[in-house]
Amino acid sequence: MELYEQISEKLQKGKAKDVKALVQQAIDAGLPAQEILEKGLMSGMNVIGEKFKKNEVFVPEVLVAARAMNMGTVLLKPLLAAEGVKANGRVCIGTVQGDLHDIGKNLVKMMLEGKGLEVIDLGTDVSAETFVKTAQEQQCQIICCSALLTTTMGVMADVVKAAEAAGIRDQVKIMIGGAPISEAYCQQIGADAYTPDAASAAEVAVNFCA
Ligand code: B1M
Repeated sequence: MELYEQISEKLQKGKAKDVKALVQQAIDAGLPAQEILEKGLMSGMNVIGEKFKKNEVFVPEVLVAARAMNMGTVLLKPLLAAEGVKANGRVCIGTVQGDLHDIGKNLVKMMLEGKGLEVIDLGTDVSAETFVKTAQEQQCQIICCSALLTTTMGVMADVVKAAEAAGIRDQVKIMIGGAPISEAYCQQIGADAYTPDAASAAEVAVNFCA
């Protein structure tokens, strides 16, 4: 089996140590870091994303695959920087103020990274002002907000308003998601996209950044 295919397969199985060893093998063989990332790691993560969408794999499998991906990207990061490879886009993500649920948000983050986007993780309990300030200062193309509580989802509307007030609404896309969120809510508050799961969120984000 070709080396890239092996990396992809091991990543899908969450075999972090094997992924690390194979990525090192690819580096030692002189293969370009960007190719190792795209044809090995990202291709494996795409398969996991598709399976997750179809309920063929579940949260634990995604988490171990993401851990394996991280083991590989750690080795590639300095080489990518040296090769002058830029991320496909920059995104900030967080769970909204008052809300401490972060499992879904972390899955979205992993899928975004799996698509080659640079992700600034603001963690949980993030205020509308922090989302907007970060997007301004770090020049993010997208603000990603996650909420799991009906009592906190209103903060997403505040993010839209804060982006308008800061004069950056036309420069930044606002994506929202989480169990109580819906397409209707997205339209109601004037956000740019609602997606029901992490894999779809990553697909939409890539299109926004293209
Ligand atoms: Co909480 N909790 N919880 N909880 N908790 C829920 C959400 C709840 C539905 C349980 C229930 O009552 N049945 C309920 C909310 C009710 C409501 O608002 N209508 C609830 C409550 C009430 C609470 C507390 C208030 C309980 C209390 O203290 N009285 C409290 C609140 C604390 C706070 O946040 N301030 C609380 C606390 C907790 C724990 C700390 C114990 C723990 C969180 C641990 C953690 O996240 N580190 C917890 C958990 C685990 C849950 C449940 C059981 C599971 C949530 C989860 O992680 N799901 C949940 C019940 C349930 O959902 N069955 C519940 C898995 C995760 C992968 O799904 O986050 O939906 P999810 O992400 C999905 C999609 O929504 C989407 O992608 C993911 C899948 O691909 N997605 C996005 C998410 N963000 C996205 C962003 C996007 C796009 C897609 O674009 C940007």
